[in-house]
Amino acid sequence: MNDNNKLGELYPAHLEMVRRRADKALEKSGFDQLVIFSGSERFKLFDDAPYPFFANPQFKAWLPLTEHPDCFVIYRGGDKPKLIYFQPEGYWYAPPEPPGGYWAEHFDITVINEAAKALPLLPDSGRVALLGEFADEKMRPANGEVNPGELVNYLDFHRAWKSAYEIECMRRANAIAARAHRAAEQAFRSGASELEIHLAYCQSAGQPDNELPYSSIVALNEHGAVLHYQNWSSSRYANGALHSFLIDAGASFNGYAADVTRTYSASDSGFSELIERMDRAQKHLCALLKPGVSYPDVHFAAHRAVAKILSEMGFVKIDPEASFDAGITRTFFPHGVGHYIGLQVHDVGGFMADEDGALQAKPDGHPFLRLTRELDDGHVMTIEPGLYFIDSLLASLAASEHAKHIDWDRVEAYRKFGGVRIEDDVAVTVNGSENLTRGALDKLAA
Ligand SMILES: [Mn+2]
Repeated sequence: MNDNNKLGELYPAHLEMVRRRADKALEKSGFDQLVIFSGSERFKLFDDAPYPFFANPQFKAWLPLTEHPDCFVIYRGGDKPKLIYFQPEGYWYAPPEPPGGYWAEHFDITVINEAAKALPLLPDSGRVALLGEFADEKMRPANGEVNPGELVNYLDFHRAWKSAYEIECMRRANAIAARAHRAAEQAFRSGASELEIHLAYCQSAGQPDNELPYSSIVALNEHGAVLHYQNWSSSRYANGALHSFLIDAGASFNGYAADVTRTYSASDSGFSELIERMDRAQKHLCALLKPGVSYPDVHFAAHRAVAKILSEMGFVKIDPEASFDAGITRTFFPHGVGHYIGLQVHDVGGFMADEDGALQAKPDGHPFLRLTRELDDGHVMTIEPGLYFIDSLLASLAASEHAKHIDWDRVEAYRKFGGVRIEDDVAVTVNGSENLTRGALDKLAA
């Protein structure tokens, strides 16, 4: 079966799910219709150069149009959805193709050649919920309430459950990322700079920066200790001065994200042992996932795993449970173990307790955990434990009562490596999980 046939087969059930969700959201919140805007282009100040365009995720949930500003989906419960498709004429920019593909037959489509022609086609009476960002006044519908909380809460809460079509899109995003991670590792092994590695990654993915779901983190040596290291340095390290490489980089497919991190050691040093141990711990955490599991428990399991590694490798001189209880692991692992992923790399709804917008609190002392919900079949999330040597956090630990439990010489010897993070995207299934990232990497190896 060719690739598009498979998506075409899965798409109708996906759209059905999106429609049913919209029906309930409308009914619950008392609106008659949904009007979902893809978004407007935005421009640099005092300039005619646009910023990269990123479509409203609520719009992308309906159909795979990611590079299409000034389009609207209009939906009234039970009706076939309508699409207002903006296809400008002109010769300054390449216009979008005419609407087509496996999704097109499921919409009543009106093509317009001027954005302003959309507004008269929108519902001018009844209670209308407008979803999107209406930064450009000229594109703001006259009738409707923008992003009403009750309706948005319902959609955000339920977006945690992905359709088979969405999971297939994320499998493909992971296949692209897996291939590009291979190319990045090769570039690192050949002594490339961060910028060169970044370009090798984009080249292999076939996606320039703006198409990736987030800005890639490409960190050599101690840069790996900066969690969201944002520079792409063009300097190469001399042989012997290059120690380690951490890359956190994803890929997009039809508006869905992959988010993948790998760490490499330049030589067969103690740092490779640390990477291997973290990799084993990460796989163990992935194996915990199944319906009914509370995600904060996975986060705490990650801290216990980090505690064990810190003790076994001699960074911490007390036993793992004591170091976990003392909070020492938070110095070395100062972020959450993962987050939902889908239409957004950090997908919405991670803190929701119910569809009405009640929140599920983060555990005390863990302010950076982005997901506090109970997992279910069809949820997709990252699992990304890390272990880093971060100067500022180590300084606080050195000034604390726990300083005496640390082997500071050993810590010092590892600072040049920055840190380790291993991150996969995992879909929870009826009785376990599917690792979308390792699945893609295994396919490459086969
Ligand atoms: Mn992530």
